[in-house]
Amino acid sequence: MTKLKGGETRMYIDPILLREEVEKRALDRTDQEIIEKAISDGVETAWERLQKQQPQCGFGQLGICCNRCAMGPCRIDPFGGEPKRGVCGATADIIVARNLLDDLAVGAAAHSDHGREVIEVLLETAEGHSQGYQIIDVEKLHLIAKEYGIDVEGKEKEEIAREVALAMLEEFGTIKNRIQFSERAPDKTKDVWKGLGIVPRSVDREIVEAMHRIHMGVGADYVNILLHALRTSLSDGWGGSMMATEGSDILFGTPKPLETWVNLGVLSRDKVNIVLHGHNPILSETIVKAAEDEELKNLALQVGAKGINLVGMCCTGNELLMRHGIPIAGNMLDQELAIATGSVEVMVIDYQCIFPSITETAKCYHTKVISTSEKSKVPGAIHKQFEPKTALDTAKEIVKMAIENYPNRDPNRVKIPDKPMKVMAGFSEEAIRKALGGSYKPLIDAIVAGKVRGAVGIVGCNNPKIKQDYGHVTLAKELIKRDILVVETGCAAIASGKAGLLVPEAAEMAGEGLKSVCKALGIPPVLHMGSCVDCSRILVLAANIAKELGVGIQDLPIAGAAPEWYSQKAVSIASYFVASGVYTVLGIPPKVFGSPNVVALLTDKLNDHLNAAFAVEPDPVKAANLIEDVINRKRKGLGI
Ligand code: BF8
Repeated sequence: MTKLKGGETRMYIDPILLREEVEKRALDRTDQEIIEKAISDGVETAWERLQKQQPQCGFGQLGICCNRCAMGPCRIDPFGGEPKRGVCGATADIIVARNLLDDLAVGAAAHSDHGREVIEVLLETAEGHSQGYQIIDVEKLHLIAKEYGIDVEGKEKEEIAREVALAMLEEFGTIKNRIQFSERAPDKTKDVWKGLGIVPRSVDREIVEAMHRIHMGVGADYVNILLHALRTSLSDGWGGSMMATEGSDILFGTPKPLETWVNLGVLSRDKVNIVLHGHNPILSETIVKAAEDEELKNLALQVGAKGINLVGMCCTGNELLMRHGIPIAGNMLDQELAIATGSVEVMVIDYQCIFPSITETAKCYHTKVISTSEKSKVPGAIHKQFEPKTALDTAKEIVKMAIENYPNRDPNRVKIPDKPMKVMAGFSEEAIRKALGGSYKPLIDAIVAGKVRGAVGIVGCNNPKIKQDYGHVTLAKELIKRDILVVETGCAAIASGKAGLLVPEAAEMAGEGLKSVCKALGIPPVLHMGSCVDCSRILVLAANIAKELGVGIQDLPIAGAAPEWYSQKAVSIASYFVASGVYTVLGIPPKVFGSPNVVALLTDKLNDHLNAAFAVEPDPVKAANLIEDVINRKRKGLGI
């Protein structure tokens, strides 16, 4: 240990071993640089915590431990010996299926509750009760009103927004047994849902019913449990998540292509750094406005800073990046690293994907963590409750706290990587259609001609079990090489940004066909479509192409992948992809391998009904092979 100024100690570690460790953890150079700093500073991160958990519980990994009731916890012998049943009599099939439905419902709930909050702000804005919000995308508001059968003639936008918001809020617990946005799916896909009995009936209902079904003594048929899992996921993708996306577009604008920067190098050496982390853009949108306040800008100068620097993190970051070009510091595993740069005055958190230990990381530096949602309080954080009525005041207060914390930054402990990476983002479904000239015909023609062989949605998280970004970037590079267009959301998109795949020049890395299409349109071969709730944009994209072709989504030469997923939300996304007819490869094994029956259903038998299933393949090159095979099979099915 070395004594540092201020009394801190710095660990001495063999530089060769340190380098090896750092390279094992992350692909990106800037991430590696700060991982090295974090290790040297003695800051514990997710990688250390994962090491401390080794060996992880084998029963848990296989999904065959059950802690659902007080007769347990129970576990099943994975080798076919005793015990074969839990105390209640549940087999491995039931335990695995119930655990999976539990995870999925948690994920669907997280997305959908986020959606509900966005729509509540839309309602309060329409009624004039919010502060700092407006209805920005009136065109989209009118289109959605039409979908809901709301008459727009002669009405003010606020009146229409009010009716739209109420119609959407009603769908969380509707008794009409139908979610309006699910009507966006092509008829041939909806027919499959009807055949399987998995048409989503309402957002809350499917999640509550999931909780009921996994109670001891309810669902004992694993097939039936998993069918409900698919229905619950559809209520997320075509319900809660889609409402989050569309509501945010109405309030903050539908994204259009723009350029900005990504990686930890977007933090500033001489400005007040505020990191906006989490998933819901409603408060951070007002922080963007507050940072423009002249008084606050002057205050920043008074404390010796050269200005205020807002940067995003995770999906709140993606939302701000897509609509305003706010630079993004990184994806899920970067949250601790951003703090370890020693340059963050305030990290504002809303909810989801926030490490419960983030305040412990912050204690190692001068960073203040500010929580803003009553649902997501963290010990050690300063809580500033966000309310739509006072949003702008709260946002200004937060920016002021960051400015006042700037003098506490210790320049000797700051390290910020050079050279952020340029990205082109903002590819909403509408923007992609516009880039194609207003219809999907040019893309369809390119697919038919084989210039573009298909498209793949790479989505989902980081997971310290795999080198950060390696799965995302390797898979994306493999696919574009094979003339397969990639669309991305969430942490996957940020990974591609760091790796330089989100710029038009990256077309050089694509196969000849895809390269020519990207060059003609001036777009990257990997398109950033937004945050994780914006996976709903991928569904709409697929639905619109399928409708133009007169087929189902399940017939299209498309696939999905989540190479580094960790969250329950990712379980829900992968499931609504598959339920919508999109073959999906997971890079991290889900906790289902304790039941060969469940594995067979998910990876094989679903194909008979959905023309899609799950696959598990940790090697991204092999995953690309699997995907290419499926795309070729589906091309054949379409006769192209
Ligand atoms: O919702 S990809 S780690 S940040 S869960 Fe979280 Fe996963 Fe990132 Fe966005 Ni999505």
